[in-house]
Amino acid sequence: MTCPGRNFVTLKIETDQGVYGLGDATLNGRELSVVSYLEDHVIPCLIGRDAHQIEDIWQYLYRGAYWRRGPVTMSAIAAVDMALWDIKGKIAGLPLYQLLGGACRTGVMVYGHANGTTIENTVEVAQSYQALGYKAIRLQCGVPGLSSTYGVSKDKMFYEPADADLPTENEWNTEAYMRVVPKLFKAAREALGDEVHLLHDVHHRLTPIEAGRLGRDLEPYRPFWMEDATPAENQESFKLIRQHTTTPLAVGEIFNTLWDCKDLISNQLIDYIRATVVHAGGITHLKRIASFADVYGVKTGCHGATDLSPVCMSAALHFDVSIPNFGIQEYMRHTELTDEVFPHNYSFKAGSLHIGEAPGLGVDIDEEKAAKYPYQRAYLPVNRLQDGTLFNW
Ligand code: EZ4
Ligand code: CO
Repeated sequence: MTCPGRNFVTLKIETDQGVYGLGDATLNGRELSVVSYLEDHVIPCLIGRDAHQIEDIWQYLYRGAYWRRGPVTMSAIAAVDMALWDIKGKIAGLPLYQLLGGACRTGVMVYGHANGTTIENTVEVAQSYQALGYKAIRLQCGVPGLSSTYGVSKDKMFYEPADADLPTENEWNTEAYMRVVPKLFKAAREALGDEVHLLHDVHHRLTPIEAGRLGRDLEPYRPFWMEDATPAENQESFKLIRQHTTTPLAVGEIFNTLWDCKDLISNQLIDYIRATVVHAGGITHLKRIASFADVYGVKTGCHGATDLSPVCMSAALHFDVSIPNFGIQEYMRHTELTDEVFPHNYSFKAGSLHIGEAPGLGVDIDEEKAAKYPYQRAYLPVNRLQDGTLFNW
C-alpha cells in the first residue's frame, strides 16, 4: 500500500532466480480488501509455482477459489497476472506487447479530461488540451443549481473523486443535467472544430429512455461516445437506448469479467467496452474479452482514471497496441509524486501514448519512496436526489 497523493495497491512477485514483476491491485475505496485477499488467500498458493504458467495460474485462482468473479477477487487475480507477464517479458528480454503478438499501430490514441464549473471554462480547458496535442477530449461541466457534479473538480488538470475520509455527499437533478450537456457540446463543437473527438461520461445517472433522449440531443455534435449511460447490471436495458440514438455507447469500467458484457457485446448493444486490466482479471482475461468483442465489431476503450496506477497504465498500453480492435485509451495524468514512486517508460506525444521498448511492463516501484506515504482512507462520494433519495454516483 502506498499513498503518494492517492492510494495504490501494488503486488510484487519475485522468482527464485531474482526476477520480479509488478501488478496493480488498486480498487478505489476498497483497497485493503484486495490486500487481504492477496495476503491471506492468494500469495500462499503462489509460493513454489512456475511463474511461466500464466494461464494455468489464472485458472487456478479463478476456478480454484470456487467463489468466482467480483471486483476484489478479479483485481487480485489481475495483479498476479500482470506481474507474471512482467516477469515473462523480462526473462524474454522483450517488451510485453511483443509477447502479445507485436504492435498493430504506431501509438495509442488517448483522451484527456476537460472539466469546468461552467460551459465556458470547460471549453477553455478543452482548448488547452487541444493545444497540448490531444485528439480526443472528454467534456464534463457543472450543472446549474447543483453544488457539485461528477467529473468537476477545483484543479483543471487533476480530477480525484476519492476525496474524503468518509464519503462526500453529492446532489443530483436529471432534468437540469439533461439541459446543460447538449449546450456544452454545441459550444465545444463551435470552439474546437470538427476534427477533435468529444466524449462524455454520464456516470450511470440516466434511465435507458433518458439516455436515448440525451444521445439523440447530442447527435448533431457527433460525440465519439456516451459512457455509462445507465447502470448495466441488466444488460438488456441497453436495447432501449439503442432504439433511440446513433450516438456510440461505451460501458464497462466497473465490469470484472466477460460475463458482465457478454450480452451487451453479442447483441451489439455497445460500441466500446471499457473493461480494464486491473479490474477485469488482468491481461489474460482482458484479451479474451477483446477477442470476443472483435467478433461483433466492438472496440476497446479501457478505463484509465488516476486510481489505475502507472503499473496498470503500462499493462493497458501493451495490450492496446497489440490488439486489432483497439478504440481509444482513457488517460488522466498522475501527479508528479505518483510518477516518482512509479517510474515508467511510457510517454505522451501528439495525442498518443507510446509504451517504449523496456522489457516486461516497463514500470517500476521505488519502494523507499513508496514507504514514505502510508495508506490514507479515502472514499468515493455518494450521490442523492434533491429530496434525499440515494442515487447512483
Ligand atoms: O469514477 O475511476 O471514466 N472515468 C471514471 C472515473 C471513475 C473512477 C472510480 O474509481 O468514471 O472517474
Ligand atoms: Co467513467
